[in-house]
Amino acid sequence: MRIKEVQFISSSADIEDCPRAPLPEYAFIGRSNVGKSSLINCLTGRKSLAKTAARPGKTQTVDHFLVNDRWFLVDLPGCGHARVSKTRRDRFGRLIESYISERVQLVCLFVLVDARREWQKSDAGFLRWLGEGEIPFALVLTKTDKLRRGELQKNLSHYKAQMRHDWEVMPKFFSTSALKKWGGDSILTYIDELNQSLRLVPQNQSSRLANKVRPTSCTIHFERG
Ligand SMILES: Nc1nc2c(ncn2[C@@H]2O[C@H](COP(=O)(O)OP(=O)(O)OP(=O)(O)O)[C@@H](O)[C@H]2O)c(=O)[nH]1
Ligand SMILES: [Mg+2]
Repeated sequence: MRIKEVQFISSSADIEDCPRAPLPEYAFIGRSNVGKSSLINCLTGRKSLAKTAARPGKTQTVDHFLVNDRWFLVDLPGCGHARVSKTRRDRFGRLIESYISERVQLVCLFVLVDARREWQKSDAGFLRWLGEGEIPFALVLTKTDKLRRGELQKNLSHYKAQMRHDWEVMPKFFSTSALKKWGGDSILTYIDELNQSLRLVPQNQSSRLANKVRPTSCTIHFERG
């Protein structure tokens, strides 16, 4: 898929302030500094569309970027970094949680993990929580340029082995480097497939996501076809 046009739409400090447009959304989540904003820049081919920084805690709002006038890339604040104050972590935590659990437009949550990091109990717990909420997700390893090929394969196998404890079916895995522009095409192809598979359904029809919709939210729901 080619990204012809991308536009920054809004930065929301509250879920209620997110765009009302009933368009599919693809959001990026992970620890502060894992490379969420950099990956969004890599996918869109724009150097500084999403603001990045070497220090954790740069993205503090839910940021919407409209792509080809048809769907959104969503940059989320980082979660759980020791160098971010506890008050801010709590605030971001609430914002992220409400975005994930209330945003019916969310089609797939890309969960970013630094490819160099050990798999942690909290990672497994977070994915279980997504599973319980029936939130579709995919895993993205970031900063793979910092690893040798063999190390990356070893870490990938380790993550998959850990995931098998909880999951019968493996989610999609993507290996990326925003620095080297690796792996972005596969993510865009996947988003394209998901966009193609979406069907608009009326509000009163059952949809996997419909039961999470608040009455004030948009009038159209999405269903994976
Ligand atoms: N080597 C390397 N560095 C990267 C890569 N992606 C991001 N970085 C660097 O990692 C740092 C953090 O990147 P961001 O994209 O701001 O991370 P973030 O997850 O959005 O961080 P918060 O907004 O604080 O949650 C920056 O210094 C980036 O240049 C990558 O693929 N390879
Ligand atoms: Mg960021």
